[in-house]
Amino acid sequence: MSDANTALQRDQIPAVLATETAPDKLIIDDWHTHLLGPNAGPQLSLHGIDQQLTYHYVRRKLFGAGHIDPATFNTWSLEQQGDFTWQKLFADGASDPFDEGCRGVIVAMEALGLDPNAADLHHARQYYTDTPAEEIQRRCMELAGVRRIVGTQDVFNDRERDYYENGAWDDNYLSGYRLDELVLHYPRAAVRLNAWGYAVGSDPSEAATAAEIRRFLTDWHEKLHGVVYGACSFPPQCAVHDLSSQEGAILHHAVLPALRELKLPFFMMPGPIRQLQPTWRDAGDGVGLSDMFPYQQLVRRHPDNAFFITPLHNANQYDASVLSCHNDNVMAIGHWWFNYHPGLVEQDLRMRLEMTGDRFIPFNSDARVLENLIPKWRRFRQILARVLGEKYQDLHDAGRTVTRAGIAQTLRTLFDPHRFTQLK
Ligand code: HDL
Ligand code: ZN
Repeated sequence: MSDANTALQRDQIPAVLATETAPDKLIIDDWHTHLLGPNAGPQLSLHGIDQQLTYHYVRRKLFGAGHIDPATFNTWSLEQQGDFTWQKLFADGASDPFDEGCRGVIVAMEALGLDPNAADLHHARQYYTDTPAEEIQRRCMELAGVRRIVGTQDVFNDRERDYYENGAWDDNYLSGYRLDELVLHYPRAAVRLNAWGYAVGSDPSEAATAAEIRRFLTDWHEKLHGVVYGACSFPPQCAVHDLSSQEGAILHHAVLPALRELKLPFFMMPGPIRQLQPTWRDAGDGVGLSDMFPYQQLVRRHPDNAFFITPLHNANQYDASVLSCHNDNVMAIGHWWFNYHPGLVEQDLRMRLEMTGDRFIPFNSDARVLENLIPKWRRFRQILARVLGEKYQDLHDAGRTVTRAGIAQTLRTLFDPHRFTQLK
């Protein structure tokens, strides 16, 4: 048996990648999801066959095909929604479920020992009745190879805030401090801040107001559990660099100084267009090509801040990688929503490796339902093994000595989110 530092033959490389990227070997932190542990309660911690079938990646297909009008669907019970979706898109589907949302349901069912070809959901529901939520969570994380899960913490959400202040935290989770309400809806947020005892005015560039917003951010950093970044999504044309804009002023005077002091990166998510179809709820959001100039200016003007960036429009993923080539304080990260499809994930992984080497975090699941972890991470690991296998054979052909130890070290580096010198 050769040791980890033995030079690999070209034809040995694919098998080594397969074992080194497997979920029992490459165990990672999932750096962006919408998950919370089961003790947050069924409204906040989603799992089960009906939650998988009503996940908005699946729901949008139901509405898009005109199987049901969303307003009627929204009045049904979760089980009625699940049964209807199962019949229309799976048991009696007009086509086979190639889309990643529906395929993900099949992959998760099979992985958990359920029949993805069942005529109805009776057996699947019995499994969930018989299996404690904590066991479902443990199985999903084990099958996905996930060690800890970073959620999306919106303290302006009343139900979430109550859990963060009064609930029992699940140590499988870390916190992504989500700031959309503060940054994108400041007038509305300012009313809440004043009600919570933060004396903020209407102008976030005013010194006393900026200080109070920073105090709010710092206070909640203490109350949340294991905050690893501040995060915000932005509509496609958001002028995040423009101090005369409300968003630009809040970021410049409050959010970025607070994150710098807390030694936390800022996770930027340009591109969503919210509520294009309001009755479709979270299935009714869209995506736009983002102007990336504002982000180029923002990272350059804040050299002491660290930034992650993950644009939603896939064309902007190229811009994000270029941005990381001429700034040491920004890394591209993962995929989400409309760009996590395997074809796009593969092209982005190649582009990022070829353009930057390792200046990125390869993947995060953006999961909303615990079982989403299984298909999303399983699919990504297959892509990672294939692409890195080709890249390592290419390096081998160029004369590089390739070893199992070198491959393992590269994978550790790629999934290390703490590489920013600005946070040391
Ligand atoms: O803003 C986000 O973080 C997005 O992920 C939205 O929550 C979206 O609804 C989603 O779940 N996408 O996968
Ligand atoms: Zn998300």
